[in-house]
Amino acid sequence: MAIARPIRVLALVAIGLWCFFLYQIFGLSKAPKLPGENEVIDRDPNLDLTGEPEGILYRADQGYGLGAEGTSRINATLLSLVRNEEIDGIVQAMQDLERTWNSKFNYPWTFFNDVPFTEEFKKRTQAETKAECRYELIPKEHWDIPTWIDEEIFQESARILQENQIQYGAMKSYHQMCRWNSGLFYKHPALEHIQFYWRVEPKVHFFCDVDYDVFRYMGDHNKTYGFTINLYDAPESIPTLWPETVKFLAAHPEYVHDNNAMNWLTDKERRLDHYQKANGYSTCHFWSNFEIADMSVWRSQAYEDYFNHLDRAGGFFYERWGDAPVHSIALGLFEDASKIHWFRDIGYQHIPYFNCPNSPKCRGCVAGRFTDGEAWLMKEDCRPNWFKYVGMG
Ligand SMILES: Nc1nc2c(ncn2[C@@H]2O[C@H](COP(=O)(O)OP(=O)(O)O)[C@@H](O)[C@H]2O)c(=O)[nH]1
Ligand SMILES: [Mg+2]
Repeated sequence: MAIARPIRVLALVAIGLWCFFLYQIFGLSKAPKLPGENEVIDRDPNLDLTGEPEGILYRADQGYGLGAEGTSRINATLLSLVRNEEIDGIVQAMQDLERTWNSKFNYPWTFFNDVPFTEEFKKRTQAETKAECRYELIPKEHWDIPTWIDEEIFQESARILQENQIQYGAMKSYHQMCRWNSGLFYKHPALEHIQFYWRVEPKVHFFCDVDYDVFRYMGDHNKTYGFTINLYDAPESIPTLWPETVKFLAAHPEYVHDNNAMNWLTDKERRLDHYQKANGYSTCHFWSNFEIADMSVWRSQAYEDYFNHLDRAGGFFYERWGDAPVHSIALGLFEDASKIHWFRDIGYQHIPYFNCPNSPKCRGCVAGRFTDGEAWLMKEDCRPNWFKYVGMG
């Protein structure tokens, strides 16, 4: 029996729609990426055999014993802002970092919290290291929402952020955390005499043995900021961050360094939509859950003035400015770009991104794999821009 033409057409359309539907669910977006396969970068440099950085390096047998025996240790600390409830996550991160690095160098850990640490927190964290652990309360005036922030405007802004699906947009403490990490942590009295820090978050992983003192490396090689991962931000979280920065620069052109990374900050080729939505900023930033840095950068007059300008503008609360773009913009403008170092040899993961080098010193990650999440996360990688405009130093 012949089937009427309209029915045949309908059946064909239905089959077509069904195929399209299946493709959307199981198609390219779910295809697992092979390590190093990355459409935004020709070849991931993490696939190249990676060794230690060049130059003089300090080794564990050169004065890193406990206490007074640690004559080579410099003024530095591992630093973690963390909640009591995150004890399991921070213990896991400590185990990774102690195993791969700190059990050899015995740098102290400094933990910060907006409420007092529990005895259990102190006991379990101290049990993970031979080094000293310090437990610090953040002063109220560093954590509290500034008086010039209007609660009603905050609530309305939080609603908009949520509508735009900005993660943690309506969570007040997240905004407080971002502000503290941007411009206040290094003002804590416990850090007054300390120069370098390595920031560690709960649940992060470290995969590779690091056999030299990274803090000394920074000082000896004239580096002030070290990163592992470079990412695009959600432009909806920072629509007026760049316009505020431009206003600040108009008042303070003297702060811009001759060897700045303005090209990296304002690239519009790779992701024009981000550049447009962020009103002139590429949104590319150092992913600041990992930082090995010299606090002198944040203690400079340029940064102090910049942070105060941003703080007054209100975007830590009315938008969701993160410490990552704030630190990154400041570094890109005010710092000598040659002082910023890619720690390609430190295997690192904060869900869902990795820095995993090809090195016999690494275990537990796949060299060249940028993410183990959905394939679309690949386009969040903006390391190629840093390499293009500044290099891999
Ligand atoms: N003490 C304390 N730490 C916080 C608070 N909010 C976030 N943190 C810490 O700040 C860091 C970033 O927070 P996290 O939840 O990991 O944010 P994400 O990495 O952006 O998803 C982590 O080290 C958290 O432990 C808070 O309200 N109190
Ligand atoms: Mg985190």
